[in-house]
Amino acid sequence: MNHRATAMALAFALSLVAQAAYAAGDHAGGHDESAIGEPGKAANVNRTVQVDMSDAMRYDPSSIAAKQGETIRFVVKNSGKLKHEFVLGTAKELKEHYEVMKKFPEMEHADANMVTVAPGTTGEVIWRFTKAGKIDFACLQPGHYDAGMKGLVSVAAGKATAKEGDGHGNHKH
Ligand SMILES: [Cu+2]
Repeated sequence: MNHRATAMALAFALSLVAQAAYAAGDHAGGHDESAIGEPGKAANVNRTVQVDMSDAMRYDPSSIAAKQGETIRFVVKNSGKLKHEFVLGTAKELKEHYEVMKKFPEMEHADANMVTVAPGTTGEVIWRFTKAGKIDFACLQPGHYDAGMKGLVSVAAGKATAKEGDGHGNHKH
């Protein structure tokens, strides 16, 4: 094999790798948000749910019930000393995203379905659940997802009535 043929074979192999990486999911926001709902509007918030994140790699609560059509404001508190985050997604999407985060731990990411929260501070995600089913949330900081830092939003089929409750009707322990 001559030199030129080798170089071309290498270029071809690299282009395959690039295509595979692209197909595996674009970290910069190319994911399909419609599978889990859509970004919510502050004016349409039906309910506020407080979520606590700790260095025990747990969310409290880790199980949240929602209704189809409901817009929830997640107020996410980091009571640990490490950086944590709250990312809504399908289990598949979260897993893929987590693998990328493990390779590039310093990668900053921001999207409507997630919030990264510095120790001792509080962040917020406003999300509208348009489809019934189970939607995962997880912390994609390296090691955290593996340690079990994940939870579930169970969205019941039906229609949420607007402005239900007083906004404090969430689980408080
Ligand atoms: Cu975490």
